Amino acid sequence: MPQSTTEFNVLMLGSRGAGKTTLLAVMWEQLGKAISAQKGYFKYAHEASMYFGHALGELRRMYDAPGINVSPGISGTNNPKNLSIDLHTANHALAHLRLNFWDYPGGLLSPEQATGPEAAVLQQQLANAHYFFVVVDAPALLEHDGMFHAIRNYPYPIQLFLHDRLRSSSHGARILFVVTKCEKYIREGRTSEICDAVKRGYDNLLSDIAGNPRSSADICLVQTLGTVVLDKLEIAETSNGDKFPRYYFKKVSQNAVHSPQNTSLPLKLMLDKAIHESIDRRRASYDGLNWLRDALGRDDELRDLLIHMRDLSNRASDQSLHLSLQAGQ
Ligand SMILES: Nc1nc2c(ncn2[C@@H]2O[C@H](COP(=O)(O)OP(=O)(O)OP(=O)(O)O)[C@@H](O)[C@H]2O)c(=O)[nH]1
Ligand SMILES: [Mg+2]
Repeated sequence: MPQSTTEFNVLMLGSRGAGKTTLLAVMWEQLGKAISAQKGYFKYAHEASMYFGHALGELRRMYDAPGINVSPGISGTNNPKNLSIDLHTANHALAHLRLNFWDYPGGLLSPEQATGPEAAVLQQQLANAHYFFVVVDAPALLEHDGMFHAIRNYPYPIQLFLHDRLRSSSHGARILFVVTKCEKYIREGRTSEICDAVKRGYDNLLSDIAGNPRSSADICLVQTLGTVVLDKLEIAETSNGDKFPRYYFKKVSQNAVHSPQNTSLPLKLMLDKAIHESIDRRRASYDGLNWLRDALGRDDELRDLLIHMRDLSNRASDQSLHLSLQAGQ
């Protein structure tokens, strides 16, 4: 039985409407459904089940509109949410791992929110996170030569948030760029164009990551709806003449249903790190007695679960939609 539960904190960064909450709800649902009960299971804290359950309902409702129209989806997150999920294996009463996902609303990343209690919380999370998801809105990155990338994806604030951590922390930072709303581009076979655009669009952050060998960077492309594609992105203007993007989406057919693709890939990449870290931390606390742990097979179930999840994810995902930029030591 594990002596204690390893806490693993994940910070979700990205602008308003980038798709953080959608990604969280969908990726857990997909892997949770696939995992074999003999190998292990996820246990959601009450707030997480409530939050994900509602988000999934709102996503399904998007398909209720007539014809190929799409109804409005998730209404947006107003307050930061800490969503905990425990990872259990079959024969252990205590969870091996508690994953704390910090879903930070994109609306709070604006300059007006630079002070106050929420900003203090963000700073604390930036220091305490073991893993970072940077959620990237693909249309802002690609349409009109990426003219809305800076105002929609916040690459400069995000780089500065992580700069200290990457420059001064001996642990560095593990960063996964998850590109959302890519249904249209994947159908058009534009995967490598997206990866190149991410590399260009976040070159400042990537050079900070490259300066810290303990840090890692990966890119993965997901389709959290699967059957809703970008129709067009219009350049609109405010009364002050500021340009902003207006998105139009459509279903791929009248009878389309919610069909997420590749969402187990980011979860696998993150769980790989989390499970390794859990095993390392537990073994570090046993010091010279790890031969006994090995003899008793204390870490076997967790390793077995990791292999099982890797296998599920590899079968369900398209590996060409993952690019590792730096592995991290
Ligand atoms: N087609 C498509 N739509 C997506 C995708 N991801 C998110 N969306 C849509 O984008 C809308 C906003 O997504 P959210 O998950 O609420 O965005 P968020 O990043 O949590 O936004 P805040 O909570 O405001 O920070 C939802 O209504 C989704 O339907 C995707 O991969 N493909
Ligand atoms: Mg949200």
